[in-house]
Amino acid sequence: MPHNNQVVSSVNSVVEIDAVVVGAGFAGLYMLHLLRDKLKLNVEVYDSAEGVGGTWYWNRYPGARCDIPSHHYSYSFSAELQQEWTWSEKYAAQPEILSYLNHVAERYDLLKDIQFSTRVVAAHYDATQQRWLIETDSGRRLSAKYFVPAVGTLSSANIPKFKGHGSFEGEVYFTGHWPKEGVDFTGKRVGIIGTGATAMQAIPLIAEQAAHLTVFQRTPNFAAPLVNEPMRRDVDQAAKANYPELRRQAWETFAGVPFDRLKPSALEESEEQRRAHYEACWQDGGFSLWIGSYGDILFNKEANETAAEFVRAKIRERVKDPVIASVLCPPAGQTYGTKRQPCETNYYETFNRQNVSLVDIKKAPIEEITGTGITTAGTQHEFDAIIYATGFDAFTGALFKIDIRGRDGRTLQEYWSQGPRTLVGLAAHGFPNMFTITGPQSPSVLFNMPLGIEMHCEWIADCIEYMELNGFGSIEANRKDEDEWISHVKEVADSTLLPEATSWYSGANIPGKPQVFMVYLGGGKHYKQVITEMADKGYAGFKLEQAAVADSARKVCEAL
Ligand code: NA7
Repeated sequence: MPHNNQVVSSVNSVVEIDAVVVGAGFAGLYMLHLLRDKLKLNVEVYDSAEGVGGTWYWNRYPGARCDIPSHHYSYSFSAELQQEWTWSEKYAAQPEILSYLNHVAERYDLLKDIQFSTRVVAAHYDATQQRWLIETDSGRRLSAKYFVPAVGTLSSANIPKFKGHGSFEGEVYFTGHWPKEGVDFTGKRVGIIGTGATAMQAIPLIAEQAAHLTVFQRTPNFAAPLVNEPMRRDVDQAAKANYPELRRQAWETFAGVPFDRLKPSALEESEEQRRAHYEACWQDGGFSLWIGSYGDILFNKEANETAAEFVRAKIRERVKDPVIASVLCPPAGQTYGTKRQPCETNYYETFNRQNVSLVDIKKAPIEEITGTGITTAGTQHEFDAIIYATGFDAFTGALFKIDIRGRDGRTLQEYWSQGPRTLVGLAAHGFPNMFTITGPQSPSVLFNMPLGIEMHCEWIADCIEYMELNGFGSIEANRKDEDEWISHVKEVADSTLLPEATSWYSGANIPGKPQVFMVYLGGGKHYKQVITEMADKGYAGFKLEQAAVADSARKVCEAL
C-alpha cells in the first residue's frame, strides 16, 4: 500500500505508521475516515474478507437483514450521506446494507487504505517505544502507535464439534460464512442446526426451496414478527426532512431506536389492557414488543411472564399441529427477551408446511454427524446439505484470534481468562493505545450498532487528537478504574433478568467460556455521558504518559 509519508526501516522491514485498524465493517470504515481524513494520520486497515462490510460481508445467508429500521441502521455523521442514500425496505436486507457500505467506502475514498484478504495475526506492545508491533498473514510487519481492533462482536463463528465433525460428505454451510455466489437448495434434503435470530431469518426461505428441510432445535425461542415492507415514500421523505430529530430521538432511548408505545409497568394494567397493548406492539413489529412495550418486563419476572405468555399464545395460534407448537413454545420458566428477541417473517407458519420437520434435540440430542447426515437418539436423518446456524463466539472470539500481547508480553486471552476486563468497553489495563469498538462492557449489541460505533470511533479519534496535541506517548486504563467499571456493569446487569438466561450475552453458548454478562445495560445515552465526562476531565480513569520519542502523528495533528 503506497503511503507518501511511511517510513520503512531497511534493517528489519518494519513499516512505521500511526495507526492500524483491523476490520472494514461499519466500525473500521468510519475509524479510517476519522483518523485519516480528520486527523490526517497515516492509517492502514486490514480485513480478511475480499471486500468491505464486516459482518455484512460474511452473513449472506437467505433472509439476512437488519432488525432495526434502515433509517436508524445507518451512519449519522454526514447529512449529505443521509440525504443521498435511499433504502428500499423498512428493514434493509444484507445485499443492500453491503451496497451501502461499499458506497460509503467509495464516497470517502477509503478503499485505497484497506488491505483485503489479509489477516492481522499478531499485535505486541513495545512499552519502550510506546508502539504496537503488528504482523499480518502476508508477512507485513508494522509499527503503529495506535492499534484499533474493529473486529466486530459477532464475527467469530461458533462451530460445535459434534462427534463425527467433518465427516459429512454432502454440502456444508455456515450462515456466518455464506458462499458469495449463493446456494440453490432446489430439490435438496437440507438439515439446519440452530433456531436463533439467524436461523429464524433463513428457515422460511430455505423451506420454500428445499425438497425437505429438517430443523434441529435445542432451545425454543420467543420471536416476534419483523413486519417488513417496501420503503414507503412518505416515510423516507419524513426521515430525510427530519434526520437530526430522528437521531436525537434515537439517543433519548435505551437502545438507540425510538418506540412510541413504551409504558412503565405491565403489572399496573388489567389483563385486557395488557393484551391490547402487546397486540399493538406485535403489530408494530421488530423490537417493539421487546423494548418498546413495558419498562418492567426485563426486570420483573411476573411482568416478564405476561409477555412470555402472550408470545406463547401467538405461537400456538400460528402453528397448526399442537405437538409441533408445544416444541416451538419456550416452556414455563423460560423468560422472554432475556436472550435477544429474534424477529421473523413467516417463521412459525413454516412449520405448517409438509416439507418441514422439527427435531427437538434437547430431548433427542445430536449424537453424531455421519457421512450422510445427522444421528439423533438412534434416528438417522439423511441430507444433501447441512447448515450450521449455531451463532458466534461473541465479543471476545474475534479479538482472541489475534495474538494480542500488552505490557510485559501478557496476552489479552490471559488477562481476560475470567471474562473481559475493560474500562468502559474501550480499553484494557496493560494494553496501552489499544481501543476496542462496541466491545464487551459497552452498550454494544444492545444499542443501535451504527450509532454505537460512531460514538466509539469519535471518542477514540478525539482521544488520539488530545494525545497528539499534548505530546502523550501512551494512554492506558487504570486497573482501579477498570475494577470499578466491571463492578458497575455487573451491578446494572444484575438489576435485570438478563444474566439469568443461557445466552451469548454471557458466553453461555461456548463450552468452557467464562460466564460473565458482557453488555453494559445502563443505556446508550447514559453511557455516552459517562465516556464524554471522562474525556472532558482529561481522560479520567486513564494514565497518560509523555511521548518517549517525538513522532510524526503529533506533527500532523499540530499542523491542523
Ligand atoms: P444464536 O442466537 O447464538 O443462535 C444459535 C443457535 O444455534 C441457537 O439456537 C443455539 O441453541 C444453537 N446451537 C448452538 N450451539 C449448538 C450446539 N452445540 N448444538 C445444538 N444447537 C446449538 O446465534 P444467531 O446467529 O442466530 O444470532 C446471533 C446474533 O446475530 C443475533 O442475535 C443478531 O444480533 C445477529 P441454544 O439456544 O444455544 O440452545
